[in-house]
Amino acid sequence: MTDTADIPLTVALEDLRIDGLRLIERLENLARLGGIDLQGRPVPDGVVPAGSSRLAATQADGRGRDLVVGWMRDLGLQIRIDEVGNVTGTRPAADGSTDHPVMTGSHIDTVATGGKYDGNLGVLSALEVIATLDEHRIATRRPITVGFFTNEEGARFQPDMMGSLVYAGGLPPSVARAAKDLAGMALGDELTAIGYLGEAPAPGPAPHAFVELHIEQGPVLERDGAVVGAVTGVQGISWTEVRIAGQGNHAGTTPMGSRRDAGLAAARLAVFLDDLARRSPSNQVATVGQVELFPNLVNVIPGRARLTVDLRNIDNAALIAAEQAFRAYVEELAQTYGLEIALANLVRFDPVDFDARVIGLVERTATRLGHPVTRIASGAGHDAQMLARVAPTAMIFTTSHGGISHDPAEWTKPEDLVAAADTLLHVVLELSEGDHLAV
Ligand code: HGY
Ligand code: MN
Ligand code: MN
Repeated sequence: MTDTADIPLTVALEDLRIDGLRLIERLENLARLGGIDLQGRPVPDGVVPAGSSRLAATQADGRGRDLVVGWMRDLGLQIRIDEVGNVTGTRPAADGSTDHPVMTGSHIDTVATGGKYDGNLGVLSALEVIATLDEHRIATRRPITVGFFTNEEGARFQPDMMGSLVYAGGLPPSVARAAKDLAGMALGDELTAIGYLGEAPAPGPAPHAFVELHIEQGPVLERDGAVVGAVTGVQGISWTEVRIAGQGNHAGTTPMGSRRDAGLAAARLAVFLDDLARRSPSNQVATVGQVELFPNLVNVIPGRARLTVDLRNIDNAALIAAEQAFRAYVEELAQTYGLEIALANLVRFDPVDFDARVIGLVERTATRLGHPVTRIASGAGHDAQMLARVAPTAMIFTTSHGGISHDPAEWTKPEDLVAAADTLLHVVLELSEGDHLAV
């Protein structure tokens, strides 16, 4: 009696679809690792989380990695772990070759208040592509590699998109491994502690093409009634750490005119940057995400302050102008309040344009599958912006309800998750079989 599992499910290629229930079930299973509630607090085992906290190279990240690598092994993929912990799994081509694969993937590390879909959707949808091809016994002309990159978020170690930047040859692996978090822990040691300091060399093998599926993390697709976004590129990113030194003093006895208040300067800088972005004629955004005051006590004028500045713009000249205005105002604050202010650049990436041929393929594929699609530039940084340095690259977006992300309230309609994963399946298939990138 032939086991039904041995009978390939035969459907016409254009009717291939991923297993949506399995995708959503796996997203939920992964979310449980480092699971948090809507307030960002850890949830006990067995309680369905709202989101996840799996900061790069923490134990929770390690558990997430173990789960996904297990799924890769179940698919028989050839696993490769490199010297900064990037993990890829390759499905050989029909002729057994594994060179110049079509590559797809994203990240599974999260910010401390992460949602279920940021990064995870792209990685688990990539696994769905492989599983669907296997179930239908479809061999492809080109190999297919799926993977996840280390420390995409940059919330614990900077820069963000660190693993993919190393993979693409933009940062020496040794520099990445030496990056320290605020507690002085080095990435390399932390990867060793979770068993993911691999031996495969970086930079990694350049793929034939790279496509990343990701939630938009903004309000545009939902507002415009689109299900899929054909992503045209990524805006420029500038992160700076600001350390302000003044004079701690008594809150009651120190006259206002003789204060060197580091906390006041931090607050004025945050207001200045918000005004700068709102006044800008371009789509400038500015965020002060971290503020630490010392000694942070009710009756002590802060003698020291540490804050971070995140400036982004799709227009590099406008981003440079914003950075110059930011630095000029820091000088003014130092003079006005008699402060020492030190700036340290954490991240600076120029805007990136994706490959027109791949963007067009995403757009045509979504349309062919019947999903409303629109072209969109990415406000968030992504691993794809690094892979674009070494291969024709684009991204597929799907909706973020209310535009919420980097928060446990992040949510996407299940039907949109599945529609986007189906789009990824067919884009990868087309790239694996066709000559879309023939010049
Ligand atoms: O900061 C970003 O845009 C990305 O989430 N790392
Ligand atoms: Mn992401
Ligand atoms: Mn993110």
